[in-house]
Amino acid sequence: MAPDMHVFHAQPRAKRAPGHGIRHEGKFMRTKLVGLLAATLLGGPATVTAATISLFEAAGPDPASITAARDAFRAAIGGGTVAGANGSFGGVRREINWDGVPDSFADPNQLPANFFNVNSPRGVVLSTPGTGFMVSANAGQVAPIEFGFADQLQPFSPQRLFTAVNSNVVQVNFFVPGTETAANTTAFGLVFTGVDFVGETLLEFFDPNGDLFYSHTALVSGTEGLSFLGAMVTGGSIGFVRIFSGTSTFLSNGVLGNPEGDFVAMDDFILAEPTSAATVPEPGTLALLGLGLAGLGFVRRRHSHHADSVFTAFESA
Ligand SMILES: [Ca+2]
Ligand SMILES: [Ca+2]
Repeated sequence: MAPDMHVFHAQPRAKRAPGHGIRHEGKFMRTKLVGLLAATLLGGPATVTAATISLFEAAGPDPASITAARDAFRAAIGGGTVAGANGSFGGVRREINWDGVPDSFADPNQLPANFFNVNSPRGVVLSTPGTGFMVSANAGQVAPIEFGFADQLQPFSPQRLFTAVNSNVVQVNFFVPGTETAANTTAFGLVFTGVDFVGETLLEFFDPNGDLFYSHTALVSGTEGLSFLGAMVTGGSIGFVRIFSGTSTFLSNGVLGNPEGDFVAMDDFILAEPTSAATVPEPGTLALLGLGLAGLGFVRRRHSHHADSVFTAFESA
């Protein structure tokens, strides 16, 4: 990977939408270097490991606002544009758009945490400190579309969206698809909808040792808008990812746990094919990398730098 890593993100122009927070219109693109870091492995041979993080982001009022950033992220990972079985793109990339989830596992029913490693193997197992996960209903079902918040949310891929239940946090762990073999990935991104405020919706990337090494907040999309956020790591591995979606929580259709907060739901997940141990870095390498990122203005959240591999409140089934 060339050192001139590309960052695709919107140049938002804010305008006030009365009663609906800030609405942004996104235009592409700007390119800049996110990070080109070298870490020397202490206590071992004079090994120097360079790792880079490529960031892809965009936000705006409609799917077209983020399509170029999504496409650039897809192209950077590889795998083409034609989905095969189980959301596999050429064995290089996986995607989850939630749209094929059957009604029996969609609103008002919960989605099993391991649906996308068992029912439809894509190497993704979810956990949350909340009480579960839900995929929104299609039109014409008993449950309303978009969790009863069609005035706040919008699908990128129609019609289904995704949310945790009773929490704004989802952790994504990776497995060799269809197996119980833990795996790592090198890229993860997703679409948010309804990001109204700066700094509250974000992704945290942890290395295979459970150390946080990169975090980035989503661009504001405005009410009913769409925001894409994805990152690719070169020279390192992603052990798991934590998603923070706004500050409100979904309790049931039309009911929020924190109505004063920003309710944000999710759509398409995109990830590099999860693979087992081969890409695990030397111990300490990514921890040092994290320090380097802090020096570059990286903002660390208040929670622990070192995280358990899954949430215990709602572990994967
Ligand atoms: Ca969808
Ligand atoms: Ca919102």
